[in-house]
Amino acid sequence: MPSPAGTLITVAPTGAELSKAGFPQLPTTLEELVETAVSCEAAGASMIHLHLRDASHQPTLDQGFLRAAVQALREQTSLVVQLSTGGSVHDPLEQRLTVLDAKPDSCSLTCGTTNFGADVFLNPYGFMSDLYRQAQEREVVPEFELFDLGHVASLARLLDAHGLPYGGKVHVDFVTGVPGGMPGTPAALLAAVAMLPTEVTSWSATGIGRAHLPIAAAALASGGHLRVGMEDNIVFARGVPVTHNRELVARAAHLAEVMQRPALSTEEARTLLGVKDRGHRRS
Ligand code: KMH
Ligand code: ZN
Repeated sequence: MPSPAGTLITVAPTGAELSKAGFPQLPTTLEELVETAVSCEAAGASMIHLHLRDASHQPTLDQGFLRAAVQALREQTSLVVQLSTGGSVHDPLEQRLTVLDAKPDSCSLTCGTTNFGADVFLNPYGFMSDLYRQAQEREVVPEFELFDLGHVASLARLLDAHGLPYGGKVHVDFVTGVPGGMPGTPAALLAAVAMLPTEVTSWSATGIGRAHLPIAAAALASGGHLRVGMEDNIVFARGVPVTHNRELVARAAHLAEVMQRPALSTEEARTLLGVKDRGHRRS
């Protein structure tokens, strides 16, 4: 895979694990999500990975919340809108499939079950397969989330069985440093990159918690793209909490600039990922 000239920066602003009460700066309302998205786009993000929260700030896969967020972000940003199909560890598989009904540009698709702290993040092969085929039919581009080396092998199995995604591009994101998944070390990341099937056209990486910066640096140095955001990391520097997702995006964009791989525009990101044009704000 040739080293890319620019860097796709994905912001994952919320996730399903942190509580609003414990971390009030977490964007959970639609208004906060839109403000975050606009601000992160200006700072260099070109894709947003979204988990929705309900009126009580609890994780939800309710179609009303999903559709409202997709529509608002399309109207007010030109970001590629990716909905999480991982949800929270408590969401049933059947309901996770319904995320596609909200017609996002992209959806996450985790390539295997993983221990997730004290919980289990369930992704049996049959579920992966159903989600993948439904994403193909609905012309939604999956981002394959790889938490472990075994997930790379399962991705290869999926591609062998069902062919390429809508758009013909294969983008993966390594989620490293989850307690139960691959460690958030450059050595583990590069071992996984070396195993990627040849169909993969781009990859990004994120490190949970203190793995955040080493993984970002290793990814940039190795031809990878970046995912940052409060879903993955709430500490900006030792003793300094993240107060807004824009801080993480701006630092990632600065690192990418220094590495001579500046942040991609949203149009460049759309081309990289092969997403369908569903109408979005033109910047
Ligand atoms: N919240 C995790 C259980 C995804 O978005 O697809 C799953 C997750 C992955 O965050
Ligand atoms: Zn997620």
